[in-house]
Amino acid sequence: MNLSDKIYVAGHNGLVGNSIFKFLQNEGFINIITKSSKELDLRNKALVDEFFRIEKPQFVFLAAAKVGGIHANNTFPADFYYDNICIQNNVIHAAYVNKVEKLLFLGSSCIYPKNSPQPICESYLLNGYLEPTNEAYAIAKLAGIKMCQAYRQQYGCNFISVMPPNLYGPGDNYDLDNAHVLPALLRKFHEAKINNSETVTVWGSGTPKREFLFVEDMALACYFLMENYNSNAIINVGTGIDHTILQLAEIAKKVTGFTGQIILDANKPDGTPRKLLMVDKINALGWFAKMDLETGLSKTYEDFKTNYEYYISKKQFSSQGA
Ligand code: GFB
Repeated sequence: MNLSDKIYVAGHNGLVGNSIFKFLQNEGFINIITKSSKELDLRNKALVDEFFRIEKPQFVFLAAAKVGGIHANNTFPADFYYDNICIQNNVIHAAYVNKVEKLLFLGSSCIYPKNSPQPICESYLLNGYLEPTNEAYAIAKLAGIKMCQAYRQQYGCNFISVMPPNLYGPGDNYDLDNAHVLPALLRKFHEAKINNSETVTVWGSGTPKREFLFVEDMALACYFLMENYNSNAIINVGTGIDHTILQLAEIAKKVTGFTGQIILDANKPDGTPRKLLMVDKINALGWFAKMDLETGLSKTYEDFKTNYEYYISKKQFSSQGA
């Protein structure tokens, strides 16, 4: 991409989209287009067609999606299915019609079978049953991957699909019903500390393992792949390291300075036991994650404290997390 190329970052108010947007700005790209969901509802085909016809972007980062944690996915499967299918159908098809040079589609580690061998290789796609708590979201994302591959095969479109693990960082969603585990725990520990509570409740058994990637590492990976990867094969992005939820809770407790007890709520679902991505392929191309979990969590916590009133006033789903 040249610095004057027209680049559309779809979902620039979400966790990943915002980080990609800021990264491109810092790199000196001067022709980045963004639209909030109020300005352009990506579920509406007519509006998306019109937008692409007028703007004619050359490159598209498709980071717009309905995303949420285990509870949100389990409670609103229809919304996760419908919104994501509509957004990606509209954007990917319009990118083809308007001759976009390259499009990057974001998937998620939850698209792999629930009982995949670990770490999860890209070739394990569609090798088994999905995790039920996020099946609707995963099916939508699988459709997006297959759509990119089909448009490459039939029309020669340079559309690529990238699979991140659980993402976190400044700009995350802290709505406790809908958030992913990491922002939820930061908020719970922080509020327990300021309210002098004795305990914090962590959902599930604490034994599931998750791989957490700092969003700025993810933004750099997206840019790197936009520049260096042109294939119909999906590609994983990650740290190669995972932690149990209890380990994560202990780190979040330390970072926030909470001194009370952690209680486990076994009535809440665990979800997938483990989803550690094999990242040999992207590492061989030259990209590596840089941020370790404790430093990333500290940075995220600083941002959360600084913008606390803003974050807790938002009752929402995040745009693309993973
Ligand atoms: O991050 P999370 O909501 O989503 O939950 P998934 C990860 C694990 O953390 C689960 C536990 O075992 C939860 O039970 N957990 C503990 C908590 N305490 C909490 C809490 O306070 N809030 C939350 N949310 N979890 C999502 C998928 O799966 O991951 C999405 O549903 C997407 O579709 C995303 O793939 C990356 O990692 O289980």
